[in-house]
Amino acid sequence: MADNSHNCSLRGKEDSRGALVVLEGLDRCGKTTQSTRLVKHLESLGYSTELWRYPDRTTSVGQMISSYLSNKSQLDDRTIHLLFSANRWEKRSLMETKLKSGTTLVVDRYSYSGVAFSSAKGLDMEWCKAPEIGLLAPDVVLYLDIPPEKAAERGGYGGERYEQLEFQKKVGQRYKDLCSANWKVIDACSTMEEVEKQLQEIVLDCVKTCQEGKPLSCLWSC
Ligand code: DGP
Repeated sequence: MADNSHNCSLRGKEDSRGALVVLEGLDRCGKTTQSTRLVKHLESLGYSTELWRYPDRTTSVGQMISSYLSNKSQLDDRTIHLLFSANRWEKRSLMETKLKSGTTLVVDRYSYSGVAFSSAKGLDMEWCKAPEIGLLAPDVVLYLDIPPEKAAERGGYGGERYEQLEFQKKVGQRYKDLCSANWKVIDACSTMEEVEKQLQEIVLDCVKTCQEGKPLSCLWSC
C-alpha cells in the first residue's frame, strides 16, 4: 500500500490544532529576540507553545550544517542545500504531532531561508523549492523587513559564512520573490516593542483560527 502520510490534505477527525508560525528575514533582523518574546507572550496567555529554530544544530545533520556555516568544512552548494532541507524533514513528523496535539510552534527560519539563501548563490529557485515540497505549510510567515545595510550595523555580523553585506542584499531580493498571501511584512526598523506588539496581534488571531479548526496543508501551496 502506498505511503500517503505526506499527502497535502491532512484532515483528521477534528481540525483543532496549534498554529505553525514562521519568522523569516535577513541575518540580524531580530528574529531570534522576537520569536523568544512571542513564545513567552503566548505561554502567558495559556497557549501551549514551543520555540523551534532551523537549522536545528543538535542533530547529526545539523552538526554538519553548523560546521559548514562556521567555515570548518566545505560542501558543494547543492549538497548543503539538501542537508538544510533534510534537517527540516527529520523533524517533520514531530512537527505534525505537536501541532495536532494543540501546541503552537514558533519557528525561527524555515524553508524560505532554504530557498532564499541557496538561490542567492545562483541556484535555480524552482530547484531549491523541490526538496521542500511536502513539508508542512506555515499558517503565517512573519517577515521582519530590514535594509541589509541596517542589519549589518546591528552589532556587526558574527563571522559565519553568509554574514556579508553583498550576499545579504541578494538574499533580501530572493525573499521578495518568495513573498505570498500568508506573509505579513513587518518593519523591523521600528522599536523592539512596536515589532513585538504587531507580531502578537497577528499571531493571536492566527492561533485562535487554528484552535477553532483549520486543516494542515503542505508546501508549496498544493
Ligand atoms: P541562524 O542560525 O538563524 O543564524 O542561521 C544560520 C545561517 O544559515 C544564516 O546565515 C541563514 C542560513 N540559513 C538558514 N537556513 C538555511 C537554509 O535552509 N539554507 C541555506 N542555504 N541557508 C540557511
